[in-house]
Amino acid sequence: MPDPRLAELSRRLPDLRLLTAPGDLEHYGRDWTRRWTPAPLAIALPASVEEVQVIVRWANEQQVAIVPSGGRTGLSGGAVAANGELVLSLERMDRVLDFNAVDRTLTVQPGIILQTVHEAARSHGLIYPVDFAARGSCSIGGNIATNAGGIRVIRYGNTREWIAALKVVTGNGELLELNRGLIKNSSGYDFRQLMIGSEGTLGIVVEATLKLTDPPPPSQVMLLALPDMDALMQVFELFRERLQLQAFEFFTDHALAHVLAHGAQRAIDGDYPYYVVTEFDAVDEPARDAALAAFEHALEQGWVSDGVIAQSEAQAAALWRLREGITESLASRRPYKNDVSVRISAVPAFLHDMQALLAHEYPQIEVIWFGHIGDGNLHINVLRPDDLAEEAFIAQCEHVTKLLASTLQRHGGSISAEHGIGLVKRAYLESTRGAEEIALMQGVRKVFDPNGVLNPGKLFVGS
Ligand code: 2HG
Ligand code: ZN
Repeated sequence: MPDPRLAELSRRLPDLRLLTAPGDLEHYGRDWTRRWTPAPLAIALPASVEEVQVIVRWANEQQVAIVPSGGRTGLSGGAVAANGELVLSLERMDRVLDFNAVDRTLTVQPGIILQTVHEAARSHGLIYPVDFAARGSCSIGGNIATNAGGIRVIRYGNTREWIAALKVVTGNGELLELNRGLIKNSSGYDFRQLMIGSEGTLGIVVEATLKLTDPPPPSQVMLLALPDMDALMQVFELFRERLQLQAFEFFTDHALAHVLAHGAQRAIDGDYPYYVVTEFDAVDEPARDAALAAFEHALEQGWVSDGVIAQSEAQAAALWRLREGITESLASRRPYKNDVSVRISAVPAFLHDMQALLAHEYPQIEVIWFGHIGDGNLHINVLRPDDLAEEAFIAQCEHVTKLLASTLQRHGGSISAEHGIGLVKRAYLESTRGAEEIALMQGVRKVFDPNGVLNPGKLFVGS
């Protein structure tokens, strides 16, 4: 006997693809967090903006919550459906709709995979510069929902910088056309920016116009081994001053051990506590000499213990794999993740406090750090020991997250740099945003989604 609410939806949209098989509910009901047991009502796969609107209106009438869904590579539970929600997957809306050479924009549907966007931009001699390891599976709609950052933020900024226009279906089912690709538009509130990073709680992105830019000049990739975090910050300052950085990423020996065990190639002999993968413009011989001189200076100062410069594209890719392969190499262990940020100037003092906190709170537990140190963004992955039950482990990690949140508060940081709040970090939102600000955020949510049908329970506790 089909659910009467679904029967009504099918009556309104006879051509809508609706899935209810247990395997589909499980597949579409979860993201990369793997912490919650998926339990959606059904999966809807609309093929048009109009279908999305009808689904949202139906959800209002039937009081069914909607979880908007892209590539589900999220790490904060933002796309988890564990409470009888309708998952609204945008994966069939995955086409490039337009390229405009004069405006240098690419208009796409939200379900398009980031890598396909990269390829489409390159086919026109341009790039879409937001990039990260999940590029092969994550969708643009999801990137917009979390204001995704990644490995090129130091050069290009976050997703927010690269959205020229959005079409969005609100919680009422209305279609909004936001900013229409304008570069200059001083005509009041910019709802486009409000939608970016709203984690599917204000509207469903049904179309996005992306800004494109020129490809970067030829670059070099360097791997550095370093003795400690202070040295790492010195090298960052030196390299940022002398080179045109495209990326500056770090990871620890623990992270390296996991990626190597997962099949990556060792590039530096010996064991060192910290590593950096950096990429910088290397337009000509003088630029390459400047990079070598910076490296040698760091070596003389004792900030760097060893290093290699990639001599080919294959070697550059192998060095990048050491950094980009970390999440995948840990995935089967289902780590507890923190994704925090502070201003770059606050990084040294924050690191000092955080290192002391983690050493004290996790004395017997393997903690893996890595991330976008050049953006003040650190990822902390905590691995559950075999002899600790899952619940006790999560309870311990949540206790430490509370302490971390107050450390962040002291340093003016954020409990989520780029993964979003979702379900995972909603209890800690107050460490980053004031109570008045959160109340205003909830008020804004009511304006765009009066009946609270869009992704309820995400971002805020209890709504
Ligand atoms: C990265 O920087 C991603 O590789 C994932 O943001 C971070 O797995 C993580 O904690
Ligand atoms: Zn990251």
